[in-house]
Order: sequence, then structure tokens, then C-alpha cells
Amino acid sequence: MPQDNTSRIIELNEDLIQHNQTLAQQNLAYFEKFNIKSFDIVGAIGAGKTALLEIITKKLSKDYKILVINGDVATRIDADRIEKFGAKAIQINTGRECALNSYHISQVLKSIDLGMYNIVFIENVGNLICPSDFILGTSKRIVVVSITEGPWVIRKHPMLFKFSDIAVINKIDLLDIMDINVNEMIRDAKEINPDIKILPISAETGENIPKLIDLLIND
Ligand SMILES: Nc1nc2c(ncn2[C@@H]2O[C@H](COP(=O)(O)OP(=O)(O)OP(=O)(O)O)[C@@H](O)[C@H]2O)c(=O)[nH]1
Ligand SMILES: [Mg+2]
Repeated sequence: MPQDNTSRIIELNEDLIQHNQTLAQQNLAYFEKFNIKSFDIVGAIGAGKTALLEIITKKLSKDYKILVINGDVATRIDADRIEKFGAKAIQINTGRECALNSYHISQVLKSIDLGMYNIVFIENVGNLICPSDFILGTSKRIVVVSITEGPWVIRKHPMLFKFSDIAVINKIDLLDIMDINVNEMIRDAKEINPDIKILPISAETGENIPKLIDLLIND
């Protein structure tokens, strides 16, 4: 049956997403085979994903072997930042892609001895839209939003909150100089996803980071 251009494009996207899900399931099975806790971290450019990983890694690297996979369009700035805190960091440069996909992760997993690690964090490319379509195969997804992105950011980007397990509202050390009601942001996220766990944090001062780590390790 002849198809117009629109339906052809939709079919192509469905194939891509299906293929991504298949590979993501393989990635998850691989993490589970080695009993690894795996998290992917999504959020806008500059929300504080790497800063959060720096402080988490600093606190956990004495007791756990941590692998961080950093996604960025270019540079290995984030991986270099992380390696200062005792984790192994692998940088993926996506070039023209606005998010990591499960193929990127499968290629990394093939190239390393995964059995050496207890925890894997994947930092996605800074973007609030693209990562929602591409799961990576981790057991949990963390979305980082910061108060400097404005009070409406959660309502405007519901998809990432709908499919995340944990939301952190970062940069609360700046609350004195920002006209932001954190309780309203929490309410917005809970309306979109009643099951999401939410913590206001500061990656800068460390506020509530022990609570977050407890959630990651013991929940
Ligand atoms: N005041 C304050 N600044 C923060 C906090 N977290 C991160 N920053 C700053 O915000 C800027 C961006 O932080 P990053 O951790 O690089 O943000 P990111 O989400 O990894 O950014 P991309 O990887 O580019 O998407 C840096 O200058 C951080 O020092 C925080 O809790 N409080
Ligand atoms: Mg970063």
C-alpha cells in the first residue's frame, strides 16, 4: 500500500526505538550478570550532572569500584573531571547526536572488563528532550534539574520525569538569590510521576547527598 512521507518517517523511528530497546535489554542483562548497580543520569546542559557525579564518586570510591560513562557531543572534559575522584571514566563523543543510545553503551561494555566494577553511572548528553526516547539498559534513571533552569522546567519537560526513578533538584545553595519555590517543583514532578523519589540537593555544598547515596545503594 502506498504510504505518504509522514508515515514512512514514523515507521523508521519505531524501528530505531525498538532496536534501541533490544540492545538496552542486553545491556541490563550484562549489568545484572555481574551484579552491578547501574544508573543513567539525564538533565539539561549545566544542571549539575557531572558535579553530582564528582561528589558521589568522591564519597563512594573508597568502598566501591565505580565506572562512569560520560556522554557529550565533544571533548573529554567531564571524564577528566570524574577521574580526579577515583573512578574510571570513559568519554563517548556523540558528534551530531543529542543523546546517548543503547548501542553506544553496548560498545563500551564490549571493550572493558565489566566484572571489575560494582557501580556504573552513565551521564547522558545535556538535553531534556532527546534522552526520553532512548533507554540505555540501566536499572534506574536519575533526572537532575536545577533551580536556575526556572520554575516551569519540570512541567515543560514531563517525559523525562515520567520515566525516571529519582529526581534531584540541584543548586539549592542558590535559593536565597533565586525566586523559586522548590515545593512547587516537587509537586510538579509528583503530578507527572507519583512514584518518583525526589530530593532537593546541592552538589556544591553536599546538602542531602548522603540521603541520595543511601537511596542509590540501599533502595
Ligand atoms: N552553586 C552551584 N553550582 C553548581 C551546583 N552543581 C553544579 N554547579 C555548577 O554548574 C555548572 C555546570 O555543572 P556541570 O556539573 O558541569 O553540569 P552538567 O549537567 O554536567 O553539564 P553538561 O555535561 O554540560 O550537560 C558548573 O559550573 C558547576 O560548578 C550546585 O549545586 N550549586
Ligand atoms: Mg557534565
